[in-house]
Amino acid sequence: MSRARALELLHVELPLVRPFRTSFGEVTHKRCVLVRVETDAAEGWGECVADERPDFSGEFNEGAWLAIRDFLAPAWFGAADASLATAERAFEGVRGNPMAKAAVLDAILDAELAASGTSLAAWLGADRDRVVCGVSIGIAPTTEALLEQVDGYLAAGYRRIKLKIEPGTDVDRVRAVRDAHPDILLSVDANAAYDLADADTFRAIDGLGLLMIEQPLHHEDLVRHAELQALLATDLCLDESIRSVADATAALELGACRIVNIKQGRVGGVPEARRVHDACLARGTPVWCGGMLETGIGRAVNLALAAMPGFTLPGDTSASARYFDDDLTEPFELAPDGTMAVPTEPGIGVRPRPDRLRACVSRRELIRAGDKE
Ligand code: SMG
Ligand code: MG
Repeated sequence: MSRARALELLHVELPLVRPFRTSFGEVTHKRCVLVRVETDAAEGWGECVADERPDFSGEFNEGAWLAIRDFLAPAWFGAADASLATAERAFEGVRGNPMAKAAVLDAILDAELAASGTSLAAWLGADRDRVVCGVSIGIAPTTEALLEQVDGYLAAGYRRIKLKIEPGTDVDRVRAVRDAHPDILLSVDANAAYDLADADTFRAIDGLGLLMIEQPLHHEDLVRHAELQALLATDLCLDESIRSVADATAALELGACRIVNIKQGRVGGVPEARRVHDACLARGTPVWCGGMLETGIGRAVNLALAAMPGFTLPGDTSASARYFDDDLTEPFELAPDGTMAVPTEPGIGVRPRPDRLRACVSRRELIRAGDKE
């Protein structure tokens, strides 16, 4: 059993190729926390999917930094060994903070798998070496601009288009895209911007042959989601509402959705994501891999997850070029058939490029075992 030696926090910033607007705001840069762990056997990397502001979830970069520095790192250093299983148990003493936990657990898992020469995809029981990719399109300034973006992404090969919507920028936009592309896999994501009084909006969208409607209502409101699902033929999918396998089970038992978006960061890391996957697969519920505009570090994890047997729908696993001119890692590229290769090297299979780290890191803090116990 290996021992924990050090954990390093790095804050990185990369400009996005185009601003990304959702119902809760616009981002122009990817700013996130990376975690690098060292054991006496190997090094591992994890990416925290929190953003600058607590809008998608209650977590945010500065909070995640402190949660990791002051609680998770000491818990890991104080545990009997450096393993993933031991760390997961040690982190049970810290309530909430799933994105912070995920970053550390994923880095620990990467180190563990790197030491044993196993790829993350193999460890997860992935059954394919390429995954079918979709793209999530932010709220565009105009319908024309949206249609142009859709055309561009379809020409690049993306096999499912997801449109961000918000009240007032919804039915007409979705109908325009559907009219232009009658046969594509098309979905919408409201990021919890509506309430049940908006049911007519969803009834209007219901006839457009969507693959799903993602997170229409408040993130804590499973009961209202179940009421809305009962009114619609289109499947609802939950994202923000699902923070654990317990949430996923509750949502499915209540009929609050028929599809689950799995984001490993939102549920506290790869091990819990696997449990959500397994629970959904056992019930025959389709899942797909969500995205949080990750750099190549988080993207590698998403691709491995998306290659598991229950991930039957194209996810928000897009190519590096959809986000960045120059990713932190070697770029992930979309093949013309709309698929991307799953990393095969040990662990997550990628590392940040040293030159890109030098250019993108704005702050770092190294904590050694023994510093804080
Ligand atoms: O990674 O391509 C991506 C973004 C996918 O739409 C996406 N993510 O609610 O699913 C979602 C959003 C959350 C991120 S908004 C900053
Ligand atoms: Mg979403």
